[in-house]
Amino acid sequence: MENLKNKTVFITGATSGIGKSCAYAFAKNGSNLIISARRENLIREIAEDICQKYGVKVYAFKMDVRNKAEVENAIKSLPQEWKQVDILINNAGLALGLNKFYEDDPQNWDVMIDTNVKGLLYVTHALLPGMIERKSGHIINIGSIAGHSAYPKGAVYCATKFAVDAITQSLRMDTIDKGILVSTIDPGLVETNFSNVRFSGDADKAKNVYKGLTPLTGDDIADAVIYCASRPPHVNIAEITLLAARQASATIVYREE
Ligand code: NDP
Ligand code: 8X3
Repeated sequence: MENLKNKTVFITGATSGIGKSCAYAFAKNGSNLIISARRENLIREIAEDICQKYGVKVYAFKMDVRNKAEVENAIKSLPQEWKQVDILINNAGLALGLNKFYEDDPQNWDVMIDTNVKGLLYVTHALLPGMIERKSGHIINIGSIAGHSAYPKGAVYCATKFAVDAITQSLRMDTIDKGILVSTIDPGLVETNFSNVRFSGDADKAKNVYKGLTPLTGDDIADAVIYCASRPPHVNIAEITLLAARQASATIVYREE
């Protein structure tokens, strides 16, 4: 996409899955990248690989989106040439556990809310003033089908993704006169490291989530993100929902034996 060339794209959670796919997809389209995650070595390795493969500029650093001061400092101390962020992909996120509410561990709730909701707010709040000043910018949140309808044992993860949807809608209203676009990409079942994280590294449980169907991939989601980010200036994609072909809703999935 010609209009993504030389754009500066800021992606959170780019060490794995959807965020990593987005990093490669934007680089392939000639965008320069600011990428971050908690795993510092990995984010630097990915940055090096992208630079080598696509010849774009990549600025990589460690950032835990839950840490407000770390987020504010990291964004405040971006080198001058990286201060003008055109596109923000709020991707960092996770689910922890799949348990009935009354059997769940409240510590999981804190991590999910701090990452998926508060982290997204901190990063957006830190980058928005520059976008408002320049009267230009695009914020693309990675929501979920879990933000459209809740499912059993997912009270808090679903609540965080409902929150992402509400924040997306409200932010679009608040910035409508500022030249800023706000969008959400809401996937269904995507096979990434998501289920490994959700089930604390239990590979069999994670694999089982995608049993009997072909799930979406991180690259499928990156495709939608690229589409959303590359429309002509008079178009805003408010929301894209992507499901695996054999998935009808958050809870209805057809699995072949
Ligand atoms: P992955 O586990 O593969 O990737 C998650 C990414 O988020 C990693 O790069 C991880 O990096 C980063 N991350 C997690 N916590 C933090 C944190 N506190 N600070 C900074 N980065 C963090 O999962 P996905 O790619 O699937 O998930 C990406 C997004 O997509 C999430 O918001 C998820 O809710 C959403 N989503 C996923 C779906 C799926 O089925 N997979 C479907 C719908 C939405 P690191 O560990 O290095 O910090
Ligand atoms: C991830 C999709 O349905 O596994 O947001 O919660 S789901």
